[in-house]
Amino acid sequence: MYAQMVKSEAADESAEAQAFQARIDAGEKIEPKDWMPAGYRKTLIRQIGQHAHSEIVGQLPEGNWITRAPTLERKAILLAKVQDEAGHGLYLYCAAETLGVSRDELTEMLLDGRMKYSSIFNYPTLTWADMGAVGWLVDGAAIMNQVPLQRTSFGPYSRAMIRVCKEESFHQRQGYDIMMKMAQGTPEQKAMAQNALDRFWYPSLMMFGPSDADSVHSAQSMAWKIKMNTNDELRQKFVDQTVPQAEYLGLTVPDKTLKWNDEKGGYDFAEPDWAEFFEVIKGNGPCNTERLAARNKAWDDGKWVRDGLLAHAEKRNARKVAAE
Ligand code: FAQ
Repeated sequence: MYAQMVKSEAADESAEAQAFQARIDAGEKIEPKDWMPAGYRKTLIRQIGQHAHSEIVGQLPEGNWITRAPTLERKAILLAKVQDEAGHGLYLYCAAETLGVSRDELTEMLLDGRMKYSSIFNYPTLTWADMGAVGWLVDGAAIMNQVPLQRTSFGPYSRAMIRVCKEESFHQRQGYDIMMKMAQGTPEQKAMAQNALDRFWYPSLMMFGPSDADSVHSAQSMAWKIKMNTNDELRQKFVDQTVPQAEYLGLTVPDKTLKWNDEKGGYDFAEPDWAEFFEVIKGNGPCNTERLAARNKAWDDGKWVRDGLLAHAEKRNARKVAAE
């Protein structure tokens, strides 16, 4: 299937396309004004756009807990983390804009369901321990995916990832710190931590995308070095990194089949429920409607600000032109 994909999408065998692929193969970065195949541009707009939307929608499950954080310190930390996610969304929209699509166009495609965002943010955050699980597992999975993306072939995306990854590692640690406090707390607190792990484990594994056999974009994206690893490779690395962390917390990964495999040097583990994953990305997850409603409301409520800023910019521009 991969071979077919690469062949059909890379059908452009022009000298330009061959020179482009040679640059990619040599590890060069592609910059916005460089020639690029239409498919490369389209794939980047899709992936960077989805990534940006994930950062923005991803603020909602944690934003819900800012007013409920148990101490002032935890509130300040969570607030800073959620603000970082907004910043990540903005760098990523800027990177996508260099490809010729505006942030407004991307936002409209999110709001009317034409563009996706990460499946994980369609799950609810029910308790404070979920803030620990999101930081530990969701940011942990995000870093696992984003560290290799620092080497992605498109310059603006690669540079955005370098900054984002620095902040994500703080996020992951703050989540693990919450989990440590909960896991070492009262039996009720430990049970909350276990419950959060039980609910977030499989949705976190889904963040890496469908299994390689069902991943429609991986082959071409890897040939173009937009993606540096397959979905299954990163999922395996995530499991191998996370299981010892769960053991250290004294928590149990909710997978009875989980077993170290000496031969492959990694864990054997149960796949997530892929039928559930495909339902979530079709819009039928537990919180899809709520998340999109919240983003649509924010967009509508912010219209007067956008209009005001545009009117101000137009007036300033007109004054500048008149003075010239
Ligand atoms: N959710 O052929 P593939 C974060 C779609 S950042 C929804 O394998 P691809 C930070 C995929 O789009 C999290 N849809 O696709 C944070 C495609 O559909 P399409 C976001 C998914 O692109 C933390 C179809 O399935 N990170 O969390 C998902 O080669 C805490 C077939 O899949 C990124 O976006 C999914 N999980 O590989 C924020 C990283 N998986 O478009 C706040 C960059 C797949 O044809 C709080 N993205 N699909 O309609 C990537 O690395 C890739 O896009 C993958 C998917 C690996 C996600």
